[in-house]
Amino acid sequence: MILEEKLAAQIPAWRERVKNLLESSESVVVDQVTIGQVYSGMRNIKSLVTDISYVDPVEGIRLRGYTIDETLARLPCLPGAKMPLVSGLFYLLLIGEMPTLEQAQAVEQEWSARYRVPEHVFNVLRQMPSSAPAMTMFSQAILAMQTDSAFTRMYNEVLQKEDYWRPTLEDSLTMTANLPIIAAFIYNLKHKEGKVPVPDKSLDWSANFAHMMDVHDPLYPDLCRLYFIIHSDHESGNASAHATHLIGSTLSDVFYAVSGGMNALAGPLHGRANQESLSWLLHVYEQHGRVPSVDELRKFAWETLDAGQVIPGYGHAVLRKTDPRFTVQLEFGRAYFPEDPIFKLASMVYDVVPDVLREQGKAKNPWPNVDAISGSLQHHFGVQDCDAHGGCGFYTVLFGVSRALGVTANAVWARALNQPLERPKSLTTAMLEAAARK
Ligand code: HAX
Repeated sequence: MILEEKLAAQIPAWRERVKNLLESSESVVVDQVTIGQVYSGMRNIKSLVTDISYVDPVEGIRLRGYTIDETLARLPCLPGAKMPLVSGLFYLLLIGEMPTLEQAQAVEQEWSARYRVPEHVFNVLRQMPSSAPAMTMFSQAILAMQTDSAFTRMYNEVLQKEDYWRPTLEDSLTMTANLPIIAAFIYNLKHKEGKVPVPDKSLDWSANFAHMMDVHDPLYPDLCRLYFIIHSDHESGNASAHATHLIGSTLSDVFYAVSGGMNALAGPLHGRANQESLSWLLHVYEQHGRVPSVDELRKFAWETLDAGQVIPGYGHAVLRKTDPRFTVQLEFGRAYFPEDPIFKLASMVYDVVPDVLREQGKAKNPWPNVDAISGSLQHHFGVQDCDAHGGCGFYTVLFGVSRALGVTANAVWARALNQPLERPKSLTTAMLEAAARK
């Protein structure tokens, strides 16, 4: 298998590199922790390591050293496609090199050879109440797939520590191959007759998802490629990545770990912001029966803040500028459907909300993040987020399909480098008060 061979070729050198660093510099200080940081969600404490991506507060994410624009420009594309293959992105995240088209297609084949969701996973989803949030179903389905984990099976037999990464890679490929099928099935249960989607192996992973969603607009596979690439990884400290890593550090397999990570992604301050963002846009649109004027939009934004709510899709714990993942989506909408009213509204919000947030003076970052606009693009293609029970959270499932690529790539490397059980230390308030008096 191409990924296993490439990883096997580079893992020994990485192990040596980390060993040398630890031997020569184990006690070098990289950061100091203040009482403020202890009480503010460990914000910005440098205590994790990944070589897969890095978020610069101003520039945004770099995936294996490439900015979002560079990633999209350099990953291989199928002839005639506007956006690159997601398999190429997975190769880049795992291997650290820009793949050729042939290499990306080899990953596509690894995926399509693994298209098989066990029947009990569909049954688990069928048994859930129709009001179940889509993310509850998604996390549940990933957990139900755990029964097939190669890592846990091999660990129970006999597995050397130096080989932990191999079945982790196998599980990661099995999982990521099948997540589009699971996502499309959840959508069918929520919005259609609940049929089991039938993958088409002649299509790439993203176009196959578009096919299983029954969206026939020829542009939708390209939006899927864009969406699944840009949501994949955002270094290790974000809640879904960190939760996945924490769970995986106990030697739980990636099904346990990613299912847990998805529960973190489901929160309104994280991945659910894309659903909330679209609801916010639809709310303002419906209130006015049209795209509102700038003044009307500003008033609506203030009403949200005055009600003690956040404006979804704006602000970030690390970023201090417009998220480049927002910008590429804005460019996509401007290029292909600038007149779509909800997309137009999402772009107008970009002109209005940063000033409102600055005027309010609370948010450290008044600029949009990835979630401010992604829903308006899905909405254009008729992909819904709501069901009879209200917001069902399907857009966050789409985020989850993509985020699984980043967190599983990290999980393979965490096993390869034998990253240990994660166990930070807690203090009592009295201890911090004593530290403050010193
Ligand atoms: N609207 C209103 N108030 C906001 C705000 C927003 N969009 N963003 C931040 N603030 C407020 C915070 O609630 C906080 O208020 P309090 O002091 O009353 O608690 C204050 O500004 C300072 O917050 P911050 O330091 O700027 O931001 P944090 O690092 O604490 O939080 C968040 C970052 C992303 C959670 C925050 O900006 C937010 O809630 N944004 C809206 C939800 C959202 O878009 N989430 C998705 C983020 C990207 C992501 O993970 N996607 O999955």
